[in-house]
Amino acid sequence: MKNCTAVTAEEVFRADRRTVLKALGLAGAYALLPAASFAAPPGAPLTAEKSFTTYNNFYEFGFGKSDPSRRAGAFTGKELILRVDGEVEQSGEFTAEELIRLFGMEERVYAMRCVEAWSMIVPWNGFELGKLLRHARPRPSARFVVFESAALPDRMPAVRAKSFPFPYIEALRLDEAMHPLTLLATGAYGKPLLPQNGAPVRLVAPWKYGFKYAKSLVRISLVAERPLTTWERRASDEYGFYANVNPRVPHPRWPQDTETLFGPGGLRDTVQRPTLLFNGYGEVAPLYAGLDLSVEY
Ligand SMILES: Nc1nc2c(c(=O)[nH]1)N[C@H]1C(S)=C(S)[C@@H](COP(=O)(O)O)O[C@H]1N2
Ligand SMILES: [Mo]
Repeated sequence: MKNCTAVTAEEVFRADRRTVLKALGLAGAYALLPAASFAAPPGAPLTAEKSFTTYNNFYEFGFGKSDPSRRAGAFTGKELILRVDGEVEQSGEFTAEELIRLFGMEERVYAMRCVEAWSMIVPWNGFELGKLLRHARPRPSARFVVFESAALPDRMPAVRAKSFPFPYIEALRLDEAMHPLTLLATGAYGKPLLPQNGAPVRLVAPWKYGFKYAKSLVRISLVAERPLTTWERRASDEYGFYANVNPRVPHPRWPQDTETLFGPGGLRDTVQRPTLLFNGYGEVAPLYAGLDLSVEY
């Protein structure tokens, strides 16, 4: 959990922020990440970058794993602006570049567990979501954070075909969103996110199933009431609001006690391993004290 660009961000704050970062640019910010700085969590090497960028779930581009990388073509994500609003004192609109300028960029190597029982070890680049939320200053009425993905009919074939209830909506409780593990990712493997991985900015909450990690965000809204998320609406018996990784809560279509981990050698290089409660991030357990995790799944 090394903060690769903290120094840079601070220097930039101290200098004339505008001029320096204009010169630096987004590519510059990534160039400043030290090479080969990715420390894998114990016992698991990083998943091949190629697997991460070609085996995807991004239903806006189709339901097949290769649809997002094959069909993202006209969508770069660069055009998107993230709006932060709702129960906050200071709403705002940000490009990815502005977010990095304001909140810095660090690298976090996290395990990502999809509810379909596969997993990857990914070196994310981004910043703690809490930094952005504190900047927006939540009102006392704010209890949940809603994440809305882009839904662009002219760029996203499945949005055009209305084959799923878009826009894709996800949400966290405010305290989950403020947890230091929760990131807004702007990159991975030391590069800006590719369209198929949710450019320019996506959510990452490593103790939850991957479907919570809403991609290509256009809006983060703080609200008082728990919203109905896309997957709950679709099949609430299969996908709960919390979606905490839990080997003891079975899913009707996939075993949740083990998973197929994609290794460094490509999609055929896999190992089976046991799935851990909270995907191994046990430090989040206090967030759920008093909740029956088999009911609130
Ligand atoms: N907007 C949007 N976000 C999404 C999805 C999606 O279909 N649309 N799929 C989710 C699922 S099920 C998973 S497992 C992860 C996959 O992220 P990756 O393709 O970058 O590995 O993205 C999540 N975020
Ligand atoms: Mo998933």
